[in-house]
Amino acid sequence: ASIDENIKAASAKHPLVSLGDGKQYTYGTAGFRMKADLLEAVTFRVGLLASLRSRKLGGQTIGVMVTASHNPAADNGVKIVDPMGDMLEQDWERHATTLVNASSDDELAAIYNKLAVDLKIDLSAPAKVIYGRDTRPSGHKLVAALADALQATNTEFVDYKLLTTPQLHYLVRATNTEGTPLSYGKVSEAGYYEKLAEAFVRALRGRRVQGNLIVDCANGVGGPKLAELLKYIPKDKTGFHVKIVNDDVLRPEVLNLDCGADFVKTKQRAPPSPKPVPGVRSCSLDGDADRLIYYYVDAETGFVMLDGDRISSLAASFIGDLVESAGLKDELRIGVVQTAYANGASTNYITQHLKLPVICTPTGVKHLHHVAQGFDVGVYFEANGHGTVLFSSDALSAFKTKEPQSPAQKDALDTLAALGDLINQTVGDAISDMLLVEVILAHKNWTLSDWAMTYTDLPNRLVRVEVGNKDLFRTTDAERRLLSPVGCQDEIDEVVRKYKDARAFARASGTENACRVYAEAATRSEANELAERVAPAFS
Ligand code: NG1
Ligand code: ZN
Repeated sequence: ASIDENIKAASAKHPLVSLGDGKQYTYGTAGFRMKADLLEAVTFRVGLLASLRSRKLGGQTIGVMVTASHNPAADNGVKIVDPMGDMLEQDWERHATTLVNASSDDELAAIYNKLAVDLKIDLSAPAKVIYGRDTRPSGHKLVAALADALQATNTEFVDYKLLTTPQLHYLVRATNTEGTPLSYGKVSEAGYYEKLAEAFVRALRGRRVQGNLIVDCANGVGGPKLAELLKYIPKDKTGFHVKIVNDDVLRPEVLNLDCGADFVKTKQRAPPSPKPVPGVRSCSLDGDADRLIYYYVDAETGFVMLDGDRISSLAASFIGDLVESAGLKDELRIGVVQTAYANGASTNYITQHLKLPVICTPTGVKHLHHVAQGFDVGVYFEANGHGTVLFSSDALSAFKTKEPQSPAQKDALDTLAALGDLINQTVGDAISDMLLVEVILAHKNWTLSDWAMTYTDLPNRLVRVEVGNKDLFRTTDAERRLLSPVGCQDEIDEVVRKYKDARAFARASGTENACRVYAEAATRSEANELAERVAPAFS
């Protein structure tokens, strides 16, 4: 049978569920994400697009990840990873949306062929796709639909089964660079662990991690994967003692429930279980292990959170100092990328104390990633703990080839080279970021309370507001100001003016049908009050 007939026959097994009211499926910030029972046909069709993308790019391997991250267990999602491990190119998000919304099997085959013609894709060229999924039970059915699409289009594929999202990004890049000077590591899950463990030991440079670390894995895929990584890290040599908690992946309903990075960040408190022990260094991953939040409970003052902004400023300060000690300050440009949700105190600390440039982009890591690529050392994190540090090829080669003129300079260069391997260069990676934080704390000989002293977060409040049509809310200035509805921004400005050191903004969510209002002020009660006075302007 021809590819065309194969596609139609296979598609008939995965009928598209209508969303009603002429509503469309859209490839958003996190790919397609919704209730899992709507996603079977969507995932099949994403498989078709991934094979087109691979053929378009000369047979390079494309990745597909099935996950709904920090969202409830009943949700799922599917997104495409480009050859170097970055997110799908933005132009192709449109093609994904077009293909997925085809109204019949015939129309699907027709759109597939039209895309091939429009984009000048040779449908007989080789194609390769690799994929993985998080622990959601619905993932099985979705990857089966994906495999059907890959078979129908004669696409070579590898099913990596359970993976964290960043592991899939790693594997995509490793596959495409294997045997080249840009080689990213061995093409296997074990290769990922070997690379991280080796770089972690090397980056510590003989130092030892102090005290135990408790890691809350959100009852998601990060639990078993972190347990696997720990087998590769020598405990006696590094002093790295980890206790994994919330790692029940057998009861799907507990995924992200009252635990995990999103819970900690939005509730601004530790997961109730296991009962927090005062003073113990703790962190939480999210359901697919690409977000990381640190925290501890102080016996006197209570819960203290170290979020993405903190990790960002910690990394920028540490790497900035190393670059200076390495004698590379005049050669390499270091910058930090944040979104409007970054705490104002962190922005001040980075610009005024660290004296590094900060660029603000719209929400969604693809935007941050893109801007961070413009620096030699680009540190980017969303406040919710999703982010990484990108090194330019100039930076990586300088770490390896610059002739050190003193033992201190050599030490700095070696540490930087190790960080280049430790930090996931494709996407934010909670496990890699956690090892980075542990390395920095060991180098600085800091506890979490030392880290928390670098600056004081401005009290803030984030509220979700239900709106009739969120698409009416258009923003400018990296989402910090509203263009429409007309008059809304003036209302916000008027309220904000009544508070000292205050800031507030509103924007439509890219992942939910709602608006978000963020407010920051000098005191907790003022931040709450400000958010509550701004929010009604939208409902
Ligand atoms: P939306 O729903 O557009 O606010 C949320 C997060 C983003 C990002 C995406 C993708 C907040 C305020 N927003 O986006 O940072 O992580 O989900 O998962 O945390
Ligand atoms: Zn996630």
